[in-house]
Amino acid sequence: MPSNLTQPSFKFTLENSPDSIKESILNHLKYSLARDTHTATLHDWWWSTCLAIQDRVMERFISTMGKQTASGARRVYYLSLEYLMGRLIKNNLTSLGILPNAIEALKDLGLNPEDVLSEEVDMGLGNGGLGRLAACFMDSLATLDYPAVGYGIYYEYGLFEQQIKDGQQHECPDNWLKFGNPWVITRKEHAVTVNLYGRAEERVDQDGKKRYFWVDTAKLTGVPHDIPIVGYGTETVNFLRLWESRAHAEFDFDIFNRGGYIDAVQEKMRGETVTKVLYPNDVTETGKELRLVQQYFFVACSIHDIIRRFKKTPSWQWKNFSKHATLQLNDTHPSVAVAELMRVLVDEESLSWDEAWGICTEVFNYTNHTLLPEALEKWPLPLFQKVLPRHLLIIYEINSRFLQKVAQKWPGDLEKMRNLSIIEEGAPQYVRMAHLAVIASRYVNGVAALHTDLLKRFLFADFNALYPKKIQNKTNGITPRRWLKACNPNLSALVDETIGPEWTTNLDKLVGLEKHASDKSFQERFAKIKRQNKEVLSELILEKCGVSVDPDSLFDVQIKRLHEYKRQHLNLLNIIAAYQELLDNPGMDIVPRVFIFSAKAAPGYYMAKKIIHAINAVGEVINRDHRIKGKLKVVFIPNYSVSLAEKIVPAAEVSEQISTAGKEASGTGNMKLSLNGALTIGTLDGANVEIMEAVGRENFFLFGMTVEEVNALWARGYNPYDFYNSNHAIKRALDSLSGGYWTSGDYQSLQPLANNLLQGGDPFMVLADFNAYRETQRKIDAAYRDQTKWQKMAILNTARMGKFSSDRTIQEYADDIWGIKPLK
Ligand code: 26W
Repeated sequence: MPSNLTQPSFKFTLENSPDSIKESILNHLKYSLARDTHTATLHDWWWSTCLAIQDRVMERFISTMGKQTASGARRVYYLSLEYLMGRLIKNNLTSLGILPNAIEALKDLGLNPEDVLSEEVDMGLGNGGLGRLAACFMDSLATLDYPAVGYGIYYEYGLFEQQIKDGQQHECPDNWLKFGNPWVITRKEHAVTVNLYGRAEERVDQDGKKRYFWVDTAKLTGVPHDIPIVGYGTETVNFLRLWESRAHAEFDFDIFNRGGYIDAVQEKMRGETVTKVLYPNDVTETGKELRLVQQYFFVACSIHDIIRRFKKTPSWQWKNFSKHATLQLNDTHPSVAVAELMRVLVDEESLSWDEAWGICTEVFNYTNHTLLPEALEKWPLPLFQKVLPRHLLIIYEINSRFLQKVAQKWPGDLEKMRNLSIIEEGAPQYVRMAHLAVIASRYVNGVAALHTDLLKRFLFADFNALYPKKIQNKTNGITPRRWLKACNPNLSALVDETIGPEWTTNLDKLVGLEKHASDKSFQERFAKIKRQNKEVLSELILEKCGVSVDPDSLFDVQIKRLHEYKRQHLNLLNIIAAYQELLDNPGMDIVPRVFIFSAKAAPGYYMAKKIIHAINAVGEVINRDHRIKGKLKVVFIPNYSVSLAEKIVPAAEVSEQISTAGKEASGTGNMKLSLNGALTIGTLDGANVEIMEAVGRENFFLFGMTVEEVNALWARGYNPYDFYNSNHAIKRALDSLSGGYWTSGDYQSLQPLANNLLQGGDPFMVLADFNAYRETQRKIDAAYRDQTKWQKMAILNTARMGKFSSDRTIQEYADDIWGIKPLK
């Protein structure tokens, strides 16, 4: 745990008083932006403020790098294709411990601090859970003083901007770098040349040894951009190194001289397209060539960079490489790194295969984030052959040596060989990246206890039998700096006042709130803060959705990517049933409720987009139906993002975590919402299981089938019509969807959703869990009426979320997988 929990002690030159921050801002406005205070725009003030903060960050960054290099300590290298960072300005001010001073400085300059802080565009270089987890992990690694580097891609365009027109999602490019980025340090001097395509040539070298040469390749240049990661309450500043692709030759004059001007320019442009845009799919892999090129590009740059740094260490020797570095594969997306390190060690460094493999199996570790078959990456062999011919040969070699081990354990069992092989037979054959990652990694981990158990029993059952100690659990976590301290300052202040500030870096301390859970005045203050946050969100909803909501009603929130397994459509069916019931008895006394949705669908995901359309269409009708006197409101807030989540989470009272059991690996939104005093309605899925364990069954609204019950029903043969025909509420709700009720008679548009739940087989068993869900929603209605009880439950949720800090998660990775120590 970081040494000083109060104000970090700095022996840096730059002062942090409001006046010195003010002075820094004014200096940058003048000398960095050539602006005077009269003509300066809000963007100019924001940029100058960022530069003033960056000055203070750089001092620590330099000292941290000095310390880490001098210590020769092992570093963890986190390889991820996604980092969903959000905005950095408030986070950096909070972690430097100078937010109050900076706010005072901005006020002194006659500015509204909130406006300056929200001038920053989100760094949206990720799709959802996996990308945000990487961001939370980077914050905890720095705060816990662990030497770490996050490697990734510097996409020019992040996750698309979502616009809702006529209730439907439209995607717009996220040109986040349009005005540049004040936080980035470009390190041209560390640019890397990357090879692609070409062919692998076998030759026998002078001492008769068979060697491979990768020839006739296309070349790209990788330019690194560094983003500082500021630790909280400590002096450590680690960094993200994100690679951008450039054409290798500025301008291929040969082509030009041959009069191929356009070709020359096209060649240049081709180079730049590789890191142009983030793939917006967060579950279904596309198998697109550019995606594989992106994966190999950043992996090749990162492996080169790691080895360059290693070779700078005094008297370096390959056998000590694993003492210098440990690599974490954030899902299979960077797993080609295994073949790349083997290629470099064998082809370029002339190590023997066994030496090289020995190193690989010491340094690699792999985290699996999903069980969904469609999300498991497998590359058609011809495509892999085309893009990475040498790596394919290496994978063949890895596979044949591995299958020998399989044959030893299960002699003559071809089925086992077929199941475990990296190469999936068939036409075409496929390269199964998860198999490569498991075989090469020292440790494999799932992201929640239930998920890891399912990995061991199903997806990787044979691997688990072969390597009984390899698969372990690391339940996800979230950083309390962004997800409580910064996004809910009023609640943080109340907690500081009640139990002291230590919780910010030691979240288990929150348990100290338990004894205040039934205290009337504490309850009132806790509830008042939630009410204030609901008012702020109500204004945002009016501005973004044009819907006025009553902050006195119950705020029920489902915020995450749109996916059928997350069952936003189960939430919607219940809303329709509640509305239809209300129409039957307008006088019915229900707790007024606002159902808040926010979610992006992968552009090519038809059913997900249908669900978005349905939510908006239903909301449209319900929100203007005066017969129900505003008792129900449905809002879909467009363009879900990290910074939008920071506004919704503090205002939430009910957290919807309703995925089909066995489908959500962990979830992390569930942790953020509970930490901020929302009560969860959820299934026994992912980390919900551990959240319920922590907060207590009595403080959690559990419903629905368990994994076993889901599998049993599936095995018995699940027929959604059984539920449709036996449950009037379901029938009526579904018929309204297929009958055009919500779309002024055009029954075409939402019928596909109804069909999906009936003749489509309802793959995520929405109808099977509907009744239990409906009944549990009634329990929530009843519970909310007793605010003394509700506030107690809410306070106990906050108090018992200590386990779900990403500091705890990272500590476990460091102790059980990486074997790294904090560099105090
Ligand atoms: C190949 C396309 C693709 C892209 C991203 C497939 C799969 C992914 C990610 C693994 C999806 C993802 O974000 N998974 C989420 O990871 C979170 C962090 O561990 C978990 O909390 C969520 O349960 C899981 O859905």
